[in-house]
Amino acid sequence: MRRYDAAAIKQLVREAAVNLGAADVRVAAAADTGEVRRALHESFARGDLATWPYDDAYAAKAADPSHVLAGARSVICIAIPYDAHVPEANPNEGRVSNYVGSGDYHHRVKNLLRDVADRIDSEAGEGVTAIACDTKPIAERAFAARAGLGWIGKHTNLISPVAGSFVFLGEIVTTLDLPPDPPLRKSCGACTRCIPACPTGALRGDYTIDATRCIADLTQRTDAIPRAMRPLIGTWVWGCDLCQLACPPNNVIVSFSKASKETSTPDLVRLLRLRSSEFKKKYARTAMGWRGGAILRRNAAVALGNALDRSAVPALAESLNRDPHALVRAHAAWALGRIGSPSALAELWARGAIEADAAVREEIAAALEPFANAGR
Ligand code: B12
Repeated sequence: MRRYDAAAIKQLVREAAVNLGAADVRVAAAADTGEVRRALHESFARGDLATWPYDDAYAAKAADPSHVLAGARSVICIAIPYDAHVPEANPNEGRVSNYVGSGDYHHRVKNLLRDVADRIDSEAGEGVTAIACDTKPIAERAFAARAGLGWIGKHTNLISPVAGSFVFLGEIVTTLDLPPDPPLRKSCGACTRCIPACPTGALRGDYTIDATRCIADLTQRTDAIPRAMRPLIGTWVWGCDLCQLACPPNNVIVSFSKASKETSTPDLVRLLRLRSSEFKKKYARTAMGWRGGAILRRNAAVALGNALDRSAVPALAESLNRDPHALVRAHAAWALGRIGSPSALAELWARGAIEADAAVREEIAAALEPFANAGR
């Protein structure tokens, strides 16, 4: 490490990041004070993140940036805004969270972080930085809050006073001692708008979330979506923005999205029929592609069930009979039962007689149960 002027580096970082599209840049000390570890531990102990492979060993890592870079002294926290709007989706179209429309944000944010980190390395010496966004074990919101980049809202997202909460967080962890910025000491006060805006009741109102109920989690888990939660998802097929859209600092208006139709308001029947070549072309490189095409087809089935659109019955029946993934067939069965029209029930009865997968058979039986007394 060369001698360096900490204040000058901080200034350089700020200018470079803002030039590359960041909304704000602030610095936190990298020290593990224990408070972050405790907050993570409490959340995991409540089961809030039960669908994630998180435990106390993860909490210890995420609270201590030296796991990202040995000898870490400072965390440069950066807020990168993304296009936020309220899409006008028709009933036969799915809803996709705003962040997907910004392309693969991991690449976008990482490129910005890498460019800025390279500037620091060239001023102060090679290897004094490491970058992180989303995928490394670091409690990004907690460090951003400590740096005063914003405050954590009751929806648990970091709210930047300059850009709202529709921001990605990225960090440059560095061995340099940069002067830390103070936390904002701000809160949501008496505002509770996000709480009733969440259709699944995931937000408790005390700045914590039961993430297992969050639509963002439900639409990206890899197993069956719990049956009781399915009707609450509405037509969201990837992520959800409802808590943030209700948040006054975001002040979002209805607008046209710059995102493609496939990544903002996809046609649900088309998504249900998504084949591997189309998935590769349209979704594989987007933020809604990382779980694969079958998960999107499963989510489309649930959304069609919630849209209660009888014209979707032939497509759902096709999915029930032909989708190679039992998970998708099972959710198509649920959707047909939810629509509950005579043709939907006939499809369920017919498939129930020949379906080989036990889990799908069970879904078919559960879908038909409310109609047990209906004549065939
Ligand atoms: C797992 C995960 C999820 C899970 C769980 C979310 C959750 N609330 O925990 C699910 C799939 C539900 C999810 C959803 C979303 N996610 Co997510 N997710 C993550 C991930 C990978 C880990 C989060 C985690 O550890 N959660 C456990 C909880 C307990 O920790 P935490 O949320 O960090 O909370 C800490 C702070 O609140 C802190 N704290 C609270 N107040 C204060 C005050 C001070 C001063 C301090 C020091 C600390 C502090 O205590 C907690 C423990 O450290 C992070 C990336 C990362 N590595 O951090 C992205 C991340 C949090 N997600 C992000 C995004 C964009 C989303 C969605 C908006 C996407 C969408 N539209 O569908 C939704 C938002 C849903 C919501 N209301 O939270 C962004 C958040 C940006 C922001 N403005 O806050 C992140 C940071 C990714 C990124 N790099 O941009 N996500």
